[in-house]
Amino acid sequence: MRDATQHALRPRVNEGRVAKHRVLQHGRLIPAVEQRLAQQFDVVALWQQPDPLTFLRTQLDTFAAMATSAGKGVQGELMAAVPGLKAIASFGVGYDSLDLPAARRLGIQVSNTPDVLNDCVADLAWGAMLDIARGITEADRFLRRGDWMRGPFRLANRVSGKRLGIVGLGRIGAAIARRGAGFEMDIRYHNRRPVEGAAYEYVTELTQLAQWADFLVVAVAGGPGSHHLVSREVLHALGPTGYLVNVSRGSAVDEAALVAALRARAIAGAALDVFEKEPCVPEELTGLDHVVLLPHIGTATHETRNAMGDLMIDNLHAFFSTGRLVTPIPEALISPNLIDS
Ligand code: 8YV
Repeated sequence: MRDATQHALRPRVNEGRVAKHRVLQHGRLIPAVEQRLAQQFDVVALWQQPDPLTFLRTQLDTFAAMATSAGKGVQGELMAAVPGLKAIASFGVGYDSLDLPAARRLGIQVSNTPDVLNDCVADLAWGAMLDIARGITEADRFLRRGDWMRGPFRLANRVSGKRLGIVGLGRIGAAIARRGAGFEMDIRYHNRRPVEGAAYEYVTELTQLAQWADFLVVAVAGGPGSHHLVSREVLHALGPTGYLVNVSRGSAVDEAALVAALRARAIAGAALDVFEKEPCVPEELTGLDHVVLLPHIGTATHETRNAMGDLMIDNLHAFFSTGRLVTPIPEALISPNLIDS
């Protein structure tokens, strides 16, 4: 780790007054968080620089800390280019866009914003699941088109009492499972390893879980460990009466295989909040009625985004006052073989 006690961490004194600590902001954040960040730190907006690397080369002063988001991430090349960088505070729980091995090599601590977003992501997973099974947004389109005048909406499928398969029983997966109990669902899960004390049955093979489940809900961490975890085989195991829900990362699902499975009716439907190349969504999907497509809104509530912003800012304050982050991404997670988040 780069030495956290160097001069960059000491309050900066400017004409006798204690000045704010400098924070380099990489990428935009929500306006309320940008505002708080700017009130509490001396923020330099890297996103305003047409050529960030050249800009950084011209800096005479150091930036001990950087603020970014899970959406924007930070590449290793950029980490190495920031003079004096010792900490990165990221807005979001996902760390697949952050080059953690590079951060470790460079001695840079990295934090994310876990837990504060579990409930909203789980709520969204639940909304998406109810929507795809009951045809809620499809029924809304039906009504707006005036089709109700010609007859009733098609029959849909029940959710309560069905079989729920959770892929990744991390903090978000567990919050989804807890909601499932309220719907009297039979719940099983797949994870890289059984979760100690979990109240649900562990299934070693994902295809087995898919074969069993009526709803397969993906809540894994992104990155190489979960890339295309939901493969053609898994989709075919889910079968023509099974629904896929993905609220984690688009990369966890083989999107081309999913499009093919949906078109062939090899699965009943899919509700997706995430895609492989956001914000681009395969055109084939937008033409289908048995999909629910959402623009990555799992955490997008005032309450959760503000809580994420507060936690990111708390991490920056803790770093400047103690040299340590509050919610550092655990070392154990800097491994390519992870599927829970
Ligand atoms: C946000 C997310 O979309 O937390 C995550 O990992 O994907 C979402 O909360 C993201 O943080 C915004 O950049």
